[in-house]
Amino acid sequence: MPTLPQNDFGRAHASADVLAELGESLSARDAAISPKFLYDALGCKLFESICELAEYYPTRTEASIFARHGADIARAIGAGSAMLDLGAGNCAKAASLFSLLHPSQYVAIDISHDFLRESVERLHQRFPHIEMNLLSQDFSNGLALPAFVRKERRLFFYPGSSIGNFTPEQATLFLRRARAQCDADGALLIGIDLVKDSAVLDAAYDDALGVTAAFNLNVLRHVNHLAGADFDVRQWRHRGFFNAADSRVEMHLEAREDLTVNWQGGTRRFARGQSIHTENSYKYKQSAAVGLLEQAGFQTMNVWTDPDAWFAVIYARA
Ligand code: AVI
Repeated sequence: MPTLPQNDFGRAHASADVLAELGESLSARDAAISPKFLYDALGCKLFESICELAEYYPTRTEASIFARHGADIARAIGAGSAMLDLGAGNCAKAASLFSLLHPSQYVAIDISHDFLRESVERLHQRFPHIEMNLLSQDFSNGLALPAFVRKERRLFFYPGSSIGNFTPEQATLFLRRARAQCDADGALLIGIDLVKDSAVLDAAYDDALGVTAAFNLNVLRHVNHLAGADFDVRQWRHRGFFNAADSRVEMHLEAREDLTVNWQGGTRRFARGQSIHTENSYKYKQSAAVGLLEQAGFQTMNVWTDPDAWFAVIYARA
């Protein structure tokens, strides 16, 4: 196994910060759990399964854009970037572009340490000529890049419309921070999900097999682990639907009965039907997606979409 530089930011310890964050959001008037807690080791595997579902169109639609426009995308970017994969997961999306983009360095960044480590080690065996590093950190509140990350020709790679899991304000701030980590030759390659028929969106986030339900419910097991909570998964029901007014899909967990939940340092009663908000997934019009990147200071954009305009891949220069 190759030895890879790493840190421990993402290990699943119940740090005081994590406990405080969970306690605060569970006690809020509108109870919530941050979507970043969806991704423990099992959550990552469930998300991988979601990506294979017929209903979950984003993964295959984005892949079809890369397959169809790969040569154009590679021409726009050029070879030899330092590719920083934000939310790398199993690293499969970046790996599928290596033969087009020929990065000189690959840095996989994600919150789930063990899953990321296994992914990068596997990848390094397939591509031993590419320098690879992993960085396990929660980058949702800013990105700390150590000295081993090259400064020249940084290419932030942010596929899968993960940007949609931020509010537009948070997304602008996040992208602005990424841009601030680029020299003049830096850039961003991002996938953004576009607004479409609400029936398509509803099905994508509430699939027939119940994989998304399991993914959502699993956050309760993770919170039990992190915060010593006593959530009983069987007492909760998954909800996933498009909120057209706010242009976002929302995921919630709804109490099936009156119940009480305890965690380290807190307790709360939930009445039947009351819910915990676990995720937003914003959907953008193409013009709004470009506007978001401009707001963050990016310029000179190339946009590629699928024939139905369900998803956009955008290359934006710093
Ligand atoms: C990771 N993220 C872009 C996914 C999404 O579509 O918002 C997470 C997800 N939630 C439910 N299904 C997939």
